[in-house]
Amino acid sequence: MSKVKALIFDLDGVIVDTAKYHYKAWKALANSLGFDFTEQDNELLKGVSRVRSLEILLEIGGKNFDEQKKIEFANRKNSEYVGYISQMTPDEILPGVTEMLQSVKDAGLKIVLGSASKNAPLILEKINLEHFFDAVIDGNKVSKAKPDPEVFLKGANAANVDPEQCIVFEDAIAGIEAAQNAKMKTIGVGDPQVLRNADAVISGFAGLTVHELLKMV
Ligand code: B16
Ligand code: MG
Repeated sequence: MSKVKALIFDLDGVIVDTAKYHYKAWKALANSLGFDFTEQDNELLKGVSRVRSLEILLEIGGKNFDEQKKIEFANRKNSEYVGYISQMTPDEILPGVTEMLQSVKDAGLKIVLGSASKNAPLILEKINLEHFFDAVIDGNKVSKAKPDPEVFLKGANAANVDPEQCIVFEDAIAGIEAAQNAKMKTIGVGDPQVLRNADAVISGFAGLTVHELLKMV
């Protein structure tokens, strides 16, 4: 087994919980179009690109619009979402994440962000974690959405390590699949029943050491 040289972190659901802001903004759009959008519906959008998220939302509402309208709706949702994330502070970093990033750095491993979000740079700036990352691959830098491995392969490449030397932390099923398609090791963050295909699953980073994480895969 090759030695682990880089840890790749998803953003939403792993480092911060921005799903609640995505939900508020998508719900407002759905309501303006005359249908409801529940928190359960929102689960379907986790880790999914903005364009695909809109398509799923419109399927739920049984609505169909031309491409121009769809772009307008996606932009409207994003403006509201950016309004929320612009107010984020480091208090919103999930428990144990900052300590874990520091110990990963101290252990001499590379740290990479692998997120579907085009807003990832703004979020990292607001929560003040950018300085930890050796590479940031986000929705602006990829053309294929998870479960395609592109985001993680570009992450490994930017960090100058082989895919087999990476562990990916993901909260979404499509993200675990993307990492496995990239031939990387996977640690799910969340419900072990939902993320059962991951090599290991944790509920969060609090109380864990980097050495414990490395032993899991
Ligand atoms: P944006 P992740 C994903 O982030 C979110 O989980 C998903 O709900 C969102 O639709 C996607 O980013 C795109 O976000 O509209 O900001 O470009 O989990 O891959 O960090
Ligand atoms: Mg996620």
